[in-house]
Amino acid sequence: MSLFLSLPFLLLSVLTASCSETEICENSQKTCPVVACGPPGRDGLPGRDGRDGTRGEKGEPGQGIRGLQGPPGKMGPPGIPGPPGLPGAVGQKGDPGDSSVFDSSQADLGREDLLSELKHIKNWLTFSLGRKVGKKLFLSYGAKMTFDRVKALCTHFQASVATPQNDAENTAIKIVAKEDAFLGITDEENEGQFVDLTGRRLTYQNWNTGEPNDAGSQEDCVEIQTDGKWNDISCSKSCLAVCEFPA
Ligand code: MFB
Ligand code: CA
Ligand code: CA
Repeated sequence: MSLFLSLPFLLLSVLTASCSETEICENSQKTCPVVACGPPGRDGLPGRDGRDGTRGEKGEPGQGIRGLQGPPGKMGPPGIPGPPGLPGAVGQKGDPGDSSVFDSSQADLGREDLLSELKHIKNWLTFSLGRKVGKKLFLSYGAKMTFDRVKALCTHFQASVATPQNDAENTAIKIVAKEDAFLGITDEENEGQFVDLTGRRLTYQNWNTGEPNDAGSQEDCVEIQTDGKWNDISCSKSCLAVCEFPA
């Protein structure tokens, strides 16, 4: 127990001693020339690491070489659908259909509708502008011109110059023309031998009295007059154009 009690005194004495040693040394140097202090002692061992300091400010980017590229990241979520693409190129022609399953009744209905519509149109035309006799529809162009132009006009409309084969057709042409009109008959090839424009001899004629007379030796075309009678005239005269269409 006495050692314990004397510990503080011991410590105090050591401390006093350490200080007093220094004081003694300093004093001795002053008062004791023979006492010389040795060189400073060797550094002591490093002390224990201190605690970490406060975090420093961020440094400037390093000048060293960039690090190698890291591995690709993981797949991101699917993107939103893009706009529709451009139309593709026209595909190859398909194989022919199996006509054995074709519903011909549908085609027949369509055809019947068309024919019915066509018949209506023909009726309207006949009623307002023309006259129909058998399988012929006679229509007047309503303008006067030379015989060559009459032929070209009827041909353009896939028709023929009106050429009556009987009284009924002759009357229809007269009604449609209302004025003198060319017929599709001439004796250009052989004087006095009148034929139609296909070259066939006439099976029907309705000449006026004293006609044909080839007046002035230059009458090779034929006109139907307002009374329905025929007269041979010059082909360069201007008369109405009447064409006949298959009805
Ligand atoms: C004649 C006729 C002739 C001319 C002339 C004016 O008949 O044959 O073709 O039309 O009249 C009289
Ligand atoms: Ca003649
Ligand atoms: Ca004549």
